[in-house]
This record gives sequence, C-alpha cells and structure tokens, in this order.
Amino acid sequence: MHKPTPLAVALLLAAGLIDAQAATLQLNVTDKDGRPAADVVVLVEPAAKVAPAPAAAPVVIAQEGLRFVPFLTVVPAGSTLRFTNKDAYDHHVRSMPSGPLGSMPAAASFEFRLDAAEGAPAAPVDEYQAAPRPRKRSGTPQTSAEVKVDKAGPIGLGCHIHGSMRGQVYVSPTPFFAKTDAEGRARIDNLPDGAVELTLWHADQLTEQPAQRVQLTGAQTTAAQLNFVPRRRRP
Ligand SMILES: [Cu+2]
Repeated sequence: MHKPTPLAVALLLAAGLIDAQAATLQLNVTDKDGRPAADVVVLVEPAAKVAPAPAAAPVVIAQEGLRFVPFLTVVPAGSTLRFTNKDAYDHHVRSMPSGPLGSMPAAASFEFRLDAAEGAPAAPVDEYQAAPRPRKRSGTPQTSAEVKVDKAGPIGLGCHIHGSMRGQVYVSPTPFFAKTDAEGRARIDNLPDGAVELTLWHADQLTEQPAQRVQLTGAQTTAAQLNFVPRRRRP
C-alpha cells in the first residue's frame, strides 16, 4: 500500500472534522428545587474555543405593552440589537447592571429615547404609570434604535420612564448557546464531539453557576441544575 499524499491526509482530516461536528445536546434545566427553569442562558465551550459569528441580521427586541419582548435575548458577540417601540407612548431604553443586587455590570452601555409607534393601541390607564403623554414631534418618529454588542456578558435592560420595565440580554462568547423554554428545555445543534464545558446563567443569580463537563458523542440529553431558585416573573 502506498503512502497517502499530504493532500489525501488533509482531505481525510477534513472529512473527520465534518463527522465530528455532529453532536446535538438536549438539556433539561431545573432549579434547586427540581422544577423546570425557564429563561436560563446555556453556554457550551468546546476544549478548542471557537469565536462566534455575529447574527446575520439585527436581533429585534420589542417594547410592547410595557415589556421587553422577549424578556431574555441571547446573541453571539458582534451582533446588532434592534430596539423597536410598538407602544403608543415613548420609551427611554437604557442598559443596566444585571442580578438581583445589580452586581453584574452591563457588557455594553447605552440609552436612547424611542418615539411612540403611530397607530399603536393606547395603554390601559392603570398601566400607564404616570408616564408623560405622547408628545407631538416634528419630523419622522424615531421608533427604532440599533446597538452593536461586541463584549460578552450580561446586559440588563430598563426604561427611564417606566420603572417596572425589565429585560435581559446575554452576549455569548461562544457560537454554542441557547436559552431554556418554559419547560426548562434547550437544544444546541452542530456541536463538536468531545469534551465540552457547559455553563448556566440566570438573571437572578447571586453567584456564578459551576461549570459542568460533558463528553459529547452524537445526540444526547443532559440534565443541568441551577444552584438557587429564581423568583417568579410576572407572566
Ligand atoms: Cu418605557
């Protein structure tokens, strides 16, 4: 048998690498009491770290009904967030520290006022929270603003006008991330086979969640648990 050429070796390696990108991780995340934990950020780092590619298009976070929708947005580092006001009144979006004690500084700093969306339904009076009346402005209303987020980490979201408005962004340092649904489930595809480090993050956490090592081969399901019980969020 003749010795394979360097090109053949390279092709075999490439084929092997393609085969290795086959793992799928299904996660069931619970809180300390064993109940399904929603809105948990799941980050997976392979032994050989990979930088994420930014999202192909701006990731939209709506201001709607005095809420940030969705409450939690996870994006790869380098992505652009687009804040869009869908309410009939102004919002003044700002970045905030995260965590119950505000102990986690925001990975990006921004604030901007967004004009009321024309034609949006008016808010019920009891939800209006003494906000200023919508103002007549000259020119085109500015209902959207974009922010590029390069640094990995959490960014809390708030509104200068409406104190109860809270949202959360997490900028992922890895291309392998997800957030859990209402049943505490998350799924990450196209993972490399082999040892990976799995980390959880939740906006209510007071301390970091210990990283968990997982040996990936093909498709598998893993349980992960927060070391605390998050407070209930208003529905
Ligand atoms: Cu607001």
